[in-house]
Amino acid sequence: MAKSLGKKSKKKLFLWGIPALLVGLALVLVAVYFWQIRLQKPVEVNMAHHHHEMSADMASMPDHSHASSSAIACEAIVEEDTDAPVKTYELVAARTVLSLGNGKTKAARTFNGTSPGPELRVTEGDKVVVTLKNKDIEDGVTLHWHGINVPCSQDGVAGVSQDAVAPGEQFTYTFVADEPGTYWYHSHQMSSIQARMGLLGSIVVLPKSAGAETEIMDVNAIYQELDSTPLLNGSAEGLTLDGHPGDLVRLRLTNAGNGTLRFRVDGASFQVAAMDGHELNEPGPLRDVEVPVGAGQRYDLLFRIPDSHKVVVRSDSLKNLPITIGEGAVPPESGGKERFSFVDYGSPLAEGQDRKPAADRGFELKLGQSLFVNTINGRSFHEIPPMNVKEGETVRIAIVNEGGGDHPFHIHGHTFRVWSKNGVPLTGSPVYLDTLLTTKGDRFEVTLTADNPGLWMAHCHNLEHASMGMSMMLNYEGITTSYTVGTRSGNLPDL
Ligand SMILES: [Cu+2]
Repeated sequence: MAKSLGKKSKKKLFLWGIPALLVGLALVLVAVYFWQIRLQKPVEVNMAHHHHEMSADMASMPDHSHASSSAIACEAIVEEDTDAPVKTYELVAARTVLSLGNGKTKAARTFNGTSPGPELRVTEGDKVVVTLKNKDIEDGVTLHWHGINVPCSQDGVAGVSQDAVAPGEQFTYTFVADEPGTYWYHSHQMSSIQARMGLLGSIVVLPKSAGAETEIMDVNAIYQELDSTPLLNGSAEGLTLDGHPGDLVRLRLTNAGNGTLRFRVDGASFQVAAMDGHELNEPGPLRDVEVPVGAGQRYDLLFRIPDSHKVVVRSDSLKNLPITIGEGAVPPESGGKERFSFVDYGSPLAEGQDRKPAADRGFELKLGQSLFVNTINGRSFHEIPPMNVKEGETVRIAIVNEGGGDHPFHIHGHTFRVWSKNGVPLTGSPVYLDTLLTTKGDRFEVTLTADNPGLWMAHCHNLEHASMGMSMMLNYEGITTSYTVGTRSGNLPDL
């Protein structure tokens, strides 16, 4: 009797044991998931001194950011007085139902009723004054000027340089646009949601003196994924432009989505004139070459409209969004098998004019992934020790992609120079970027000059990755903030 009961209970145990084990395992995974996700939504964190261990510095400088009596607040660092020409704008953030130009509509969040918001065109040296008004975005909004090295208080990062602007409130940004080039703006409150829902736009800084080529056709093209619908300049159809044979075209491509876009130019040879707003030195002609533009990056392409046919710029991942310029026949699609790389493109500066600076400080950032989160050096968001620097230092940063997809790494407030890829020094033009596209296995070495005191985010611009933890700080010694990140303040810059 006892024996047969034992058999039965064993059978029962077997029948129930496996499902119980599976349920247990699932519960553990759910717990780990929520524990890891919780890291992205802390209750309250001050990003000026959020980490109590050593800094990420390989030289292990102790963190002195707490005590300093001569501390300066980020929000007190403003643009210097200038009598530069003033360009004034107002951007109103609001919930809007957009029509996409293909008969479809989409619930979006917009600036001045459109996504992308208005294209801001200013001239090098202008003082740009933008008043952001929030009509009805409940989570609040901000404006971050991607690639423009603004003073800390104007950087538009919720919980670092300001509070998110609540419905009915406003915030005025003031900065001098002193570097010509192609840039963009987006909300840095819940950026992965708000950029996806449409709170972004272009800002182009034109050079003060036009070059020799005055007959230039200046075309801006900003790509976004509006809640997973790819759009080009707000349209779900392509861009078709008139243009005359012989016209020189500067095509400003901005990738405001999260994935890498690979562009081909059919019907003309072209040059990569600028990356992230910075002109390359003696860029050579390219043909049948695919140009990978990482999330957040900008590429300015230069080409001449031929006599007999159109030029078509396209990306395979944006099949229905070609840019067509000129007259006549559509050119055959180029193979575009070869991939553009800046490592040997253009010309170096004359010998003796250009030397790699000695670094005062070095960091290594390993971009990767753990179970449910994206990581830098194995940690996520505010758990990542900041890069602590002092004003005036030359800072060397190794950026390593250890997997989890493409990681276009963006550093706020600074332009950095790329010196090597996978240990091989660059042999072409100097390359200055604010966003560096890395793919698995890449190791880049960059330097920046710590010339913009503040508290600066450094994060992957696949904003999904940033929201899952791939976001850290570059903090100057002696700079504080009175704002906090977390559920208490509601400031969640990268959620
Ligand atoms: Cu990433």
